[in-house]
Amino acid sequence: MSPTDQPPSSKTLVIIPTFNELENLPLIVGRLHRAQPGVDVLVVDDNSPDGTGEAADAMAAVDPRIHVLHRAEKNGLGGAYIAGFQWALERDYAVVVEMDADGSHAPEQLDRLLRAIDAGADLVLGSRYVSGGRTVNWPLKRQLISRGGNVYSQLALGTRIRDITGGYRAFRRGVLEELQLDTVSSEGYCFQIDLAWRAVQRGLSVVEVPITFTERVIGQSKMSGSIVKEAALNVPRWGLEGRRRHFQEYLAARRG
Ligand SMILES: Nc1nc2c(ncn2[C@@H]2O[C@H](COP(=O)(O)OP(=O)(O)OP(=O)(O)O)[C@@H](O)[C@H]2O)c(=O)[nH]1
Ligand SMILES: [Mg+2]
Repeated sequence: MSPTDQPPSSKTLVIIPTFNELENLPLIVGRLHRAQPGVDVLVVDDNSPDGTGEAADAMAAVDPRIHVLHRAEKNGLGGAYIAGFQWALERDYAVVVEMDADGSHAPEQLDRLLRAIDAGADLVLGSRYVSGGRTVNWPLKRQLISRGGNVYSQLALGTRIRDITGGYRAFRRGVLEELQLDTVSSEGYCFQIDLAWRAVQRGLSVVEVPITFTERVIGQSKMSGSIVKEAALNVPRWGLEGRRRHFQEYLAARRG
């Protein structure tokens, strides 16, 4: 990079998916712009009955950094992010960030993710489970599901990633272009695992940085048992496919 070049983080879009986050949305966007005045925001709202979509429109009307994508009905976190990624790729963003609306992902720590991107990472995972990362006020049950899901994924996929289910992430544009987003159909935890695993499989540089994940204070969780089940069923299948592919590459190399 020559001294006159801007780092990729100078063109960042933060995608915030929302379903019934009326109270949280202004708080999170306010915190984000205090911490990172230069980033754009895309709110992807699934026709929230509580009026979050209209509130987002009102915010966008007075702040050119804020954009809103309205979807007709609640269609899951994964689908909302894919729609947001496609919106970003139609525009000139170099970095795309995933952030929850509920305050669990501290905007004040976004600089850690962006610094890692500027240092060369393709995909940066905000991680609760590397040194320096932690969770605050999370009920034991949620901690166990999250820890268990990560150990399960490490074993099933044979990956060393410590927090592959987390949802605070930064992607270089090229990663999103490469991951064949039109073939992603997973949701929730599984969606996060799916994207990170696709990046690992393609040999991209996936880096974890520590974050403090704080339990939501306002509003309701959309977390459900079916999300856990989806991951439990899909992840071992991806692990087997990955190992089969490695084995075939190994055989081909020995033959060749
Ligand atoms: N557009 C859209 N956003 C969603 C949907 N489901 C969840 N979200 C948003 O995605 C983010 C994460 O959802 P949460 O309900 O916080 O899920 P979670 O973090 O697993 O659950 P908690 O730990 O209890 O907060 C929040 O900003 C939600 O409003 C959906 O179907 N569509
Ligand atoms: Mg949450």
